[in-house]
Amino acid sequence: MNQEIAKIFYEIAEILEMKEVAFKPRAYQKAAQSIQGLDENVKTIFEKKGIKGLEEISGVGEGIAERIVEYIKKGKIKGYEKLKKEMPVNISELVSIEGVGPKLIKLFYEKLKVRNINDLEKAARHGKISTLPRCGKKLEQKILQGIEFYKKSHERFLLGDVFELAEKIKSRLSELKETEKIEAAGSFRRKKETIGDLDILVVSEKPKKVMDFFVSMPEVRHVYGKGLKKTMVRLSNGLDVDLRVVDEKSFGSALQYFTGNKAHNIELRKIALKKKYKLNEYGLFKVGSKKSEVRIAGQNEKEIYKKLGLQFMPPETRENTGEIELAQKNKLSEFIEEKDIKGDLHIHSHWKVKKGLIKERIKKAKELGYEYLGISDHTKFLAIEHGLNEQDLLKQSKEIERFRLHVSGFKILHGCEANILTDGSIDIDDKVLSKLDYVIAGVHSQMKMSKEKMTERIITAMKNPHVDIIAHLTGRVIQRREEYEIDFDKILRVAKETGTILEINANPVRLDLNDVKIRKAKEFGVKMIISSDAHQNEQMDLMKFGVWQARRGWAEKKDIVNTMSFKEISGLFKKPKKKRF
Ligand code: DGT
Ligand code: CA
Ligand code: CA
Repeated sequence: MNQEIAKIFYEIAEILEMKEVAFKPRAYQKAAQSIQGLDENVKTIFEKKGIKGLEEISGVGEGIAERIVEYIKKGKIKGYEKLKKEMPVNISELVSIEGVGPKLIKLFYEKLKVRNINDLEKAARHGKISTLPRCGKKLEQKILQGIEFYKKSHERFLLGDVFELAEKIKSRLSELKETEKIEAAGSFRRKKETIGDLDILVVSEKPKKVMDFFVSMPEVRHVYGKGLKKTMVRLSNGLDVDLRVVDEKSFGSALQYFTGNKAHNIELRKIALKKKYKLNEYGLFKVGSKKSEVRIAGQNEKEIYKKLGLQFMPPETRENTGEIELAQKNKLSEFIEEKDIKGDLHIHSHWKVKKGLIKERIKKAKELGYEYLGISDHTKFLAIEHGLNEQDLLKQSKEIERFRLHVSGFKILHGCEANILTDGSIDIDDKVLSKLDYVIAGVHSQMKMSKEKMTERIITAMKNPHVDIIAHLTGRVIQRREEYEIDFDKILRVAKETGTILEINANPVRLDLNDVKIRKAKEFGVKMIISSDAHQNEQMDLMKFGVWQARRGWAEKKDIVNTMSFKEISGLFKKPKKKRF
């Protein structure tokens, strides 16, 4: 509920800003920010402490608290609905075009009736934008470029953005008594970082019931086509979903086929042909003389790989990038699994502004079955994140020491996520760094640097004997910020030499390192760590996205240091960096 309310408040702020209302936009924005960052659901707060509890949230005054209560009780906010009527434009969509802000949106709506990106594109293409006051040809061009970029990056969905929805749809369908088997295939099953569309397979004797239910789901906005074997819909968030009902005896082969990817399938079919078999979505068949066909596999996916003389390949690896050759030679390793993860070392507790969160993080870590947790708040250079300075870190160490006395059967490490400054130095004194259990360092500023300079900057940080881990190496934010250019080979060599660990940031908007880089790091013998980088408790659940990415990069348990026991990993950090691996 917090995210929904935050989104509405952000939008109210933007509409009010368009209307040039004073002060209020900022108030809504601030409230949205703190609600977004809350660990507890506002509904729970309200149930426990009433409206007074809501007013305790930073940036939430009486008026805004009332709006929240309204939303909790009625699922909508009247004032917001009214604002939307006056200004019926898709603001959150329009503001994501670079160069377009609330004032321009208002102008475009009033003068050109622009309500969404499509309208805006038309207006710009017809040269209407440049006829408006203070809007030249330059702006018009910039807007067209912005739209181009927006479209390119919005054709696909982040796995992290659709994961829960997909699971929800799957579980609803699987609860139908008419559904015998269900599985999601395609890029979703391969755990690709972005998903073009979702492909679901079902086995059922009563396909009509399943399809009727499917198109009646509340999220379905448009039905492209509905049949007994295949139905295609678009959901209200824009995601397309294909649902196929297949025969029980073909379920394994359909799953194999629709999992893909296409190149992997083509290779597999070639192998089948060599063996005088035929492979398609209905099964694996032996082709006899006179073209007679005998099914030799189909119900079970594993059986298909086996009959083709191949080791089973996890869906994450099926990209035809060498996995088939290795499987033929029986040389495919076992890849890391979620259950191998024993702890998370990149965890923020916002200690400077809120003291109680370490305890909550520990509780959550225990729920996740971890053996240890590392607290690693931002450091002083990052003022917007309330970074800790040297003194704060030392004080925090003492507090963590106290926690250790009170928490049994669980280990806590104390680190920080320090900043790599432009010259490669770290924003915290070496003396203090040496007192921490471990140090993560990352680039958080000045990202526009030449490839050489950025590489040097990171290498200098890796050579610091106190820096154990480099966070989110390339700085990318998927579909929003390109990675900065670095000489990755050079960085890998230095990481290996210095014993520096590279992070696989599990946040689905980052997934940094990506799959290709993970595979290369492994080839170089560089060790990695998978981290949630959680700023809220619920983000600690993101670890799985990092594990999947690691599997896509063929990482094994031994490549990832947070599969180690507490004893091993704390022992590791105590050794000088160069002697670790
Ligand atoms: P996406 O949706 O763009 O993220 O990627 P996929 O891999 O889910 O692709 P999609 O939805 O077009 O098709 C699902 C799977 O079906 C794909 O991974 C492999 C299989 N497939 C689709 N078209 C063909 C084809 O023409 N030949 C073969 N062999 N397989 C295909
Ligand atoms: Ca797909
Ligand atoms: Ca598809």
